[in-house]
Amino acid sequence: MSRSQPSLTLVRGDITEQDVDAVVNAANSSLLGGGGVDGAIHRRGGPAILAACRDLRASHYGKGLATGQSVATTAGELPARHVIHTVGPVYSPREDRSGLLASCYRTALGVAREIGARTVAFPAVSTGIYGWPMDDGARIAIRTVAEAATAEAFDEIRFVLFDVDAYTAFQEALDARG
Ligand code: AR6
Repeated sequence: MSRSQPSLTLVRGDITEQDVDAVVNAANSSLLGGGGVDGAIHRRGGPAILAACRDLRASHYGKGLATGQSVATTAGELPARHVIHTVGPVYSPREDRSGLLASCYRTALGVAREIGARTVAFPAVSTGIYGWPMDDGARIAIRTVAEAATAEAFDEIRFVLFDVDAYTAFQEALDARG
């Protein structure tokens, strides 16, 4: 019998608008902001998020956050309660970095579990500025979350997809798992 899972849901939209316990940010190692999801989260969440990130850099994360790792901060003025920052790998056609991309989803869920976040919203990590092909990024996301998220720890894992191509890729990856 298969292990009981939380519901895996897909929505088209903006991750900053999600009313969940934690939203995941597609950050970079500096933790000090950027474009894409990262820019939107800092813009909508206000200065409290950057202040918390600066505190992390001044304490445990002096060299920044390594690729594939995750850490939580306040969500500032976002509807969510926490932001979990994760650092996706830059896509490379020459080197297989898919283990690092899977690690983003796995470590973000680990952090969510530690802080008691039962509903978690993910963007399609690495598929924007970091150039990961959407179909492959969607398969890795769905597979990793389906394997790592248990119903005992989570109620809902939501993937928030910005455009129709991303939504379709995630829908196909979810359907392929049956
Ligand atoms: N809500 C949901 N999805 C979004 C949003 C949004 N508001 N905005 C963009 N996306 P990206 P990455 C989609 O570039 O590839 C930053 O500068 C977007 O269409 O945000 O991991 C960081 O600081 C794409 O499918 O993240 C890093 O330097 C997906 O979210 C770097 O970009 C991820 O795109 C990280 O690049």
